[in-house]
Amino acid sequence: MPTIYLALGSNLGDRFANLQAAMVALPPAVLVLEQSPVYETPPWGLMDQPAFLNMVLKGRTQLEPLLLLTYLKQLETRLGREPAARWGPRLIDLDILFYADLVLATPQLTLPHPRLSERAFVLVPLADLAPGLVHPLLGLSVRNLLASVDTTGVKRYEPGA
Ligand code: A4P
Ligand code: MG
Repeated sequence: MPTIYLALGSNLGDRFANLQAAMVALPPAVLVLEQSPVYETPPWGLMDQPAFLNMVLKGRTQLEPLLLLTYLKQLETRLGREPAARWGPRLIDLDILFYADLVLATPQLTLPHPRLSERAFVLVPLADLAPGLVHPLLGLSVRNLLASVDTTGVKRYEPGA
């Protein structure tokens, strides 16, 4: 079964509970092998919105890439996400970072995720799980990609702390 990496994000409602609910709802379609710590991260893209909680999961799936995307979009809706502005606030966002070492560019799905190399909120938790993973298009490891982004304001989040 192909190995996948998913990015989870939430900046509305009970952010930690939203991440937990997504993780619990992923199996059996997606088997979760490892989870990163949760980080609180400053908003990227659209600045005037609440801080996010972000994390990354390593998993396996039998679903083909487009079916996995459909599954994740349905799960977002089931967890209460409503259509909203691009990059704006959301209860839950589930993005596919890597699907094995597949490179894909279709209108619905781009793999690896097109903006992952610019985003500390993805690279910090991803580096906890897979620092040596090499980006199939850029030829750089996650560790190297992380070294060139600004990680200011990204901090470990402990629920209830
Ligand atoms: N799509 C294409 N490739 C992929 C992929 N690899 N994984 C398409 C998932 N989706 C992919 O996504 C829009 C469309 O992208 C999907 O329907 C799918 O066909 P969406 O989740 O519906 O909308 P969106 O999330 O608003 O747009 P987008 O461009 O995915 O936004 P991002 O990149 O997810 O950014 N700041 C912090 N700190 N933490 C965050 O988590 N998230 C965003 C959203 C902005 N700022 C943030 C965070
Ligand atoms: Mg998204």
